[in-house]
Amino acid sequence: MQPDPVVLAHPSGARAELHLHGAHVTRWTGPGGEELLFLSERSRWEPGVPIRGGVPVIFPQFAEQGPLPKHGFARTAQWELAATGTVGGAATALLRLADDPATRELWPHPFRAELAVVLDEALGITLRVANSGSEPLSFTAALHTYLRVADVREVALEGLAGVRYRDKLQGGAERVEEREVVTVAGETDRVYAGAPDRLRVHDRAVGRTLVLEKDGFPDAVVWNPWAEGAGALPDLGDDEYLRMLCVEPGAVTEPVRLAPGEEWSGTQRLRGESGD
Ligand code: TA6
Repeated sequence: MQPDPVVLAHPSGARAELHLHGAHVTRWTGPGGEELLFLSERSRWEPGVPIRGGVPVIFPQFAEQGPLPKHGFARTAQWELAATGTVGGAATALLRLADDPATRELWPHPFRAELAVVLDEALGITLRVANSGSEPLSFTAALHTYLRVADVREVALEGLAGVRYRDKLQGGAERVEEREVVTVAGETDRVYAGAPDRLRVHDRAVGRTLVLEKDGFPDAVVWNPWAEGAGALPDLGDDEYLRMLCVEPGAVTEPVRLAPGEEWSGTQRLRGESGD
């Protein structure tokens, strides 16, 4: 059963829900009540299993890029709620995770991680990682954001023209994005290296545009499993792939390296574009 979430509410009417399981933002509704994140009806809500949808926190390993469980352990770990409050009119929550015997067994590094969620008219999420040990460490990370769309076949993603990407469906072949407007008409799994810090997702079926801004995350991953891939995922309904598009700010092509005592942070900010 779905446990009670931490709820953030902003006077504009915007709301967000998050779970300590994975420091996972599962819902974000705009001032008009519109659902802006996809959350699968078949998500499993079980300990040790990632939530399907929302914003999974990927750390310290992106995908299968190393020996850890896919996408690392942060998305299935129980984070601690350090604070909730109001800062400059925004509703905020701060979650923390640190190494423990279970994480050290998988990944032998002392660390402190924080996820800060800031809700005003926009949704801001910052992941901070500090090396609290005495040896260097390196990791990859992402905010695996599932945007809710009315029909993924009608979505126009802008801002990636000219960016080099690795196509995971072509064995990791390197290509350059030639399209000014990226559309999705089949299974898609691409890592755009050094993507611009501002992308636009235009959901043409409902005439809504989201602006995605990132800072500290050099890359952007674009993923949709399409019908066949969805069929292979027990926690995704057969047609649900039509209502989602993952656009994920990440530090995935080059690991982040932290000397002892050093800290890194990456932020994403999602907001509706006014005028739509
Ligand atoms: O970020 C894209 C990706 O790595 C895809 O390859 C796909 O597997 C997706 O993440 C979802 O992974 P998950 O383990 O949540 O099913």
